[in-house]
Amino acid sequence: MRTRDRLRIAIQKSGRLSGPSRQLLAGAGLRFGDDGDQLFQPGRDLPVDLLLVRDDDIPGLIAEGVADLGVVGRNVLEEQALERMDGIGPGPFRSLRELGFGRCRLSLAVPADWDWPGPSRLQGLRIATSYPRLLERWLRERGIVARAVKLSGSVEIAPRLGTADAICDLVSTGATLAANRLREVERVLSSQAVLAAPARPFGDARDGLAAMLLRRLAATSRERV
Ligand code: PRT
Ligand code: ZN
Repeated sequence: MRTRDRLRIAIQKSGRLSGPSRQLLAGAGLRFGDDGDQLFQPGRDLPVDLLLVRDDDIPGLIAEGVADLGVVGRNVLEEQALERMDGIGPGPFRSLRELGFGRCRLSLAVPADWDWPGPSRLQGLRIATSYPRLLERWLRERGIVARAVKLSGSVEIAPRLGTADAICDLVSTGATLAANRLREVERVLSSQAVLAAPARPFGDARDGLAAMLLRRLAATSRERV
C-alpha cells in the first residue's frame, strides 16, 4: 500500500451531519482552505485535508483508501460493513469514537391499527427499508422469515402504496411515522455519528495524525462537560 503523510477526512457535504461535522473539526483546531473546490479542501495549518461527499459514499471511500477517516452515522457504517463482510473474520471498519450528534434509531414500524403481539407478527411479510442487511440480521437473530424490500427513499409511504406491509426506517422525533399512520414497535439499532476508520492501522504518518485528532476531540468534549 502507498504510504501518505497527510490525513484525509471525509464528511457529509450537505445534510444533517455536515454542520456538526464542521463544528467538530473546527473545535479540534482544524481549519481548511476554501479554494472554490466543491469536493476537496486542503488543511491550512496541519496536514489534514477534507473531502466533502454524500454520507453513503463515506464507508466505500474509506474501504478504497480514498479517505482515511470519515464522519458518518453508525446506521450507514454498519449496513455497509455487513455488505462488505464475508461472514468470517473482522469487519472492514473501526469506529474510533462516538460523536454525540446525528442521534436516531433504526426501528420497525407497522400500520397504527395493527395488534403487536411481538416480532413473530412479521413472519412472511414484506418490510420496506434502506437498510436490508441490518434488518435481515435482526430478523435472522429472532428466527423470523420475512422479505426486506430495499427502497432508497420515501420508505414510510410503502405500506400505503401496498409495496410493503411494514417498514424499517430511521426515526428521531417520530413525527414522520405519526404523519403516515405508522407505529414504532421494535428498535433494530441505536445510532449516532461516529468517527470511522479502516480496521487496520495505516502504518505511516497518518496514525500519528489520527491519534492527535482523537486527543483533541477528547479534550474538547471534556471542556464541554
Ligand atoms: O445527500 P446525502 O446522501 O449525503 O444525505 P441523506 O439525505 O442520505 O442523509 P441525511 O442528511 O438525511 O441523514 C444523514 C444521517 O443523519 C443519517 O444517516 C442518520 O445517521 C442521521 N439522522 C439522524 C437521520 C435522522 N436523524 C432522521 N430523522 N437521518 C434521517 N432521518 C429521517 C428519517 O429517514 C425519516 O425520513 O428523518 C425522518 C424521520 O424523522 P422524525 O423526526 O420525523 O422521526
Ligand atoms: Zn445519504
